[in-house]
Amino acid sequence: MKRFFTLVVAGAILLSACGGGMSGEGVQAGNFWMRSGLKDGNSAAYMMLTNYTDQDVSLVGASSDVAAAVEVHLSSMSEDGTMKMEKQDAVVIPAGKSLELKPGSYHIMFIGLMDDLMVGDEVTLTLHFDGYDDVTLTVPVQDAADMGGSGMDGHDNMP
Ligand SMILES: [Cu+2]
Repeated sequence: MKRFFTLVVAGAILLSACGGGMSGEGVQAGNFWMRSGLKDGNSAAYMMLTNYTDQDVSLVGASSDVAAAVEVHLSSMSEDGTMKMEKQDAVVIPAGKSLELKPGSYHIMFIGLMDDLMVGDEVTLTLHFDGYDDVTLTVPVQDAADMGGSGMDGHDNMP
């Protein structure tokens, strides 16, 4: 687990270095990571989003050039006991609160990877918010098993 903590610290330093000079404004991301994946396959990124404003802010999309499409998804258990996921047009982060994107719940979905994504790679990901500046992250690719991801939240079954 040592590697995990090292990467989290690196992410925090990166954020403070490029947070626009003012921490405590807008929405900030922490603890971000994404799954490895194969060319033409899919992947997903997870993170903690914190809304430092006094208004609700909506995450309305994301973009990255490592996949043909990048979408905000929500995984959930359907009545028949299988995981499904649905594209979200807007996910509200309540004023002053945090929203966790995690396996089995909200995530940033990468559909149609341009190339293999291996553990140790880094991916540039831009998050779009309604009425607030974009947030661009350098997301480390990690082993989902190390990160508590079960692999059972629907990503391995997506066409
Ligand atoms: Cu998904």
